[in-house]
Amino acid sequence: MKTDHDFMKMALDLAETAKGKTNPNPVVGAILVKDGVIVGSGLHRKAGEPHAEVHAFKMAGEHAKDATLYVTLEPCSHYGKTPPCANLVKDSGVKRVVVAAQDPNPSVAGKGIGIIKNAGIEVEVGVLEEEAKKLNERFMHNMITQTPFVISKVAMTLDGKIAAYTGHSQWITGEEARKEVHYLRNEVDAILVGVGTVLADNPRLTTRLDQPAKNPIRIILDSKLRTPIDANVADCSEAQTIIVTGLDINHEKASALKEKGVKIIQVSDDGRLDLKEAMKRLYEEGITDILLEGGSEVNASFMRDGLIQKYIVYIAPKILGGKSSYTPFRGEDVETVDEAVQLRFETVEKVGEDLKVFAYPAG
Ligand code: AOF
Ligand code: ZN
Repeated sequence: MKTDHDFMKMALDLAETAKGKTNPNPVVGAILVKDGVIVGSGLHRKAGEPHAEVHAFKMAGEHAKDATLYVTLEPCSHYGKTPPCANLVKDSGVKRVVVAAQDPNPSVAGKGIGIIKNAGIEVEVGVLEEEAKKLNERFMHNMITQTPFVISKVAMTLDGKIAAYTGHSQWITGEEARKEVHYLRNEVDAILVGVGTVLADNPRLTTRLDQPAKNPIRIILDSKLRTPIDANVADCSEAQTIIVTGLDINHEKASALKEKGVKIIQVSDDGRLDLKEAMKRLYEEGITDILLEGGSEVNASFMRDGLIQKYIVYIAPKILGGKSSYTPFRGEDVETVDEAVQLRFETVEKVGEDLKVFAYPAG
């Protein structure tokens, strides 16, 4: 006999298949079960398209009567691009609803559950809640902070180096780890680097995979507008580019970049760009997640400002040594280890010959 946990796990697995495809919306899975038999299932596939519950009820038809609905996120109560799922649930004839996590969207936030409870339907909230929140970590962060979810990606040697003192870095990690980065780029709305990286490597920052893939928006932090007009990132035919710069800029250069299709966002600049303001502005542009790909000064600024929500660190089985080789988070020197930014390791796995560590800010 399958339990609530088992069915919720199935709904979560279903939701996970749409990961990276629903932005700005969350991933959601729904399963309808009657007498131990699945009579309907659905997932939210894309923003603007029907919610998970709609698909599940459509599949179940009249079998929804007296069934139990397992849904990974609280059914919505608002008219967004689609009508409220809570009304659909209320009128469906289900006798029980099991929800993994409440929807932090201020337009929903408990109201969906309220509608269903008020209709006299039994509701249980919190089954596999941690897993559900984790699955929608990006969406949860967006709703609570109104800023993009920032993932820092680092590839380093066992002794924490990302390049030799000359800047030579090809390659630290093996082919499989490098390929994974393209899968990551394919999943996020945007990828961010500092202008130093643009000047040093002239990267394209596009997604290169064997299958059709999405190019994230390229964001360049460039306080003095040093991005060359003929830089690969200024060519917007393959992917969009946003340059985040200061308030006092060369307007001719800005116009030339704009003519090439580059969008310029100006934020306060106190010797250093106001990254918190930048994050708010980028969220207003519709960017829900950002892959931070360096360089090490930009990484350090984000880390010290508490703007990194997740760290993905690839560790190669190599030792580079040296006094002047580059490290992933440079920034200012600190005197004691007490000043370290504290993280929590979540998982570690092997990718080809390298290790991949997932870490989150502690607390
Ligand atoms: C659900 N089931 O499958 C999803 C929900 O613009 P809309 O109408 O698509 O609404 C988007 C919001 O609805 C989103 O921000 C989140 O609060 C909720 N998503 N809710 O009941 C679903 N995807
Ligand atoms: Zn809904």
